[in-house]
Amino acid sequence: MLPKNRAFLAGLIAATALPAGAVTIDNFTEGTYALTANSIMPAVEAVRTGSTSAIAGGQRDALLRWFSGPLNVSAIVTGGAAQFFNSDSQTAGGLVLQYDGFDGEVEDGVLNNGSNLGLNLAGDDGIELRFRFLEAGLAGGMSILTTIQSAQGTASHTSFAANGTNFNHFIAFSNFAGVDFTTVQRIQFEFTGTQATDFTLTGIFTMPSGSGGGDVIPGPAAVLPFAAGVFAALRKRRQR
Ligand SMILES: [Ca+2]
Ligand SMILES: [Ca+2]
Repeated sequence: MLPKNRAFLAGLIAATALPAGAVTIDNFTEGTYALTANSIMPAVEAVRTGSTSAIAGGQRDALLRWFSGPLNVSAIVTGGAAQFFNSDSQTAGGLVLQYDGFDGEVEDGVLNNGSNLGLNLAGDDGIELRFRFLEAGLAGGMSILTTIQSAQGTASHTSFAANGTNFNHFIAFSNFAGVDFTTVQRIQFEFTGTQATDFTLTGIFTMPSGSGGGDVIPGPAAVLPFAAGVFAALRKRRQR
């Protein structure tokens, strides 16, 4: 594929619209931060506020942890993206993004589990994490531990995201037995990779029931027919 076409495809995917009724958990347009953790300061927090249309519950509690290695692990939120990267091929760390509303969280290096998210997600099938890219170091995959707390029950589920560019990672609510999705109090994601893991997320959204969440995985197989259709439409228009 020509580089120009590849860039065009990437643009197409990035511009994929949200289905009607999708709830924004975080679009990373607000609450910017730049965090660095290392052997001297192995746990760093950023508690940031924003409008509830950009950050569910109005507050994002982020915890960056350094696990091992000679250099830094970093996390940045800026310009509609959340980045995570290890500064060298031997360093490993992890990032937790927590959405539990205004819970008195302070930046002391320890996350507190609040219960003030206040979302009713009964009409949704799950959550989609939109990755611009994932380069999961030596393992070729990264684990994502998702925890959902409700007034009636709490459950966690671990999924694995493989290396890729411009893909959506879907986490189905059917994995969270016992959770009352009408009273969601806290949602959090714990990203853990091996050494040299880097990723960029462009958004976290719920997928309304019947919107095709989980089916729309713009890997090469799904994207190419779509792109072929767009190219054909463009060609047709030009011929008129
Ligand atoms: Ca909070
Ligand atoms: Ca918290």
